[in-house]
Amino acid sequence: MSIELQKLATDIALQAGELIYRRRREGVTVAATKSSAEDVVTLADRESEDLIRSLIADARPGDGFYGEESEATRSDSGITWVVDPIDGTVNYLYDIPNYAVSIAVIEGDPDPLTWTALAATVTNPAAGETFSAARGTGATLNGTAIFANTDVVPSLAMVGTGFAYSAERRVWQAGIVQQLIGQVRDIRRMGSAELDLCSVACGRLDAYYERGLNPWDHAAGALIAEEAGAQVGGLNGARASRDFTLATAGGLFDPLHQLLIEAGAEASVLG
Ligand code: LIP
Repeated sequence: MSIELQKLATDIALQAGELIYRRRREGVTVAATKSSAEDVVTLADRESEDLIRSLIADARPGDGFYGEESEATRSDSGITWVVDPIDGTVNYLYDIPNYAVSIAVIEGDPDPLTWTALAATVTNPAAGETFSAARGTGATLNGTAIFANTDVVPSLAMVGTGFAYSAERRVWQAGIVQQLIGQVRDIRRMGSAELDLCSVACGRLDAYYERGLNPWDHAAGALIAEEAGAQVGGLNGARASRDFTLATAGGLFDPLHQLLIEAGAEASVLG
């Protein structure tokens, strides 16, 4: 079943990718702001989610839906679709070609601490790149198998991270980067958690970490990274979640986890 779900997720993601790319060329309209003035939602975010939702409802009416821009629907089938209609919305607004439609299919409650991810697709229409995976079958980029890096030491690790829509949280996150940046090869901030996780999956990054992600910001990319051989989790043995998401090349997870702990990543200043 995971492979059928992967095919459907990919087909739907590509249709939504075409829509958002077309809207990007036509001009982007900000529809509203959410948690802060920096946290915008565009008309294209909403259009993309409406399209994805209706295509899923047509194909699998009993499944649940858990998306960034609309009310969740409980599942009757045990399967739920976790959707970010445009991950990297601020990049999208600025026409920075690093944004994606992200679709994950999970079993269980839409909670990263308990769900089982079955299939996932992340498509970046501006780059013509589609990352995908089904549980137990590996990960691909445009149909070709991809693999995370291995045997990377922290001092030579290319590390991706991100910053929140809250100024207080960004200042705290910058403090962690300040502690870390002298102990790794370099830091990249590319503006889309899902594409950052896919970058770990294909070896463009050796690691990615962020605190404060919503489930739809990491659901698909986490499965794609794991299926490509990366290690994905949270702090202190926890699963990846809003509290913390860390994905690394093989062998790098524990040493980088230690550096993050020493840098203060556990701090509960943000509650
Ligand atoms: C974004 C993430 C990014 C994070 C931003 C935001 P959005 O998701 O992809 O990693 O740093 O704060 O959460 O809002 O574009 O779906």
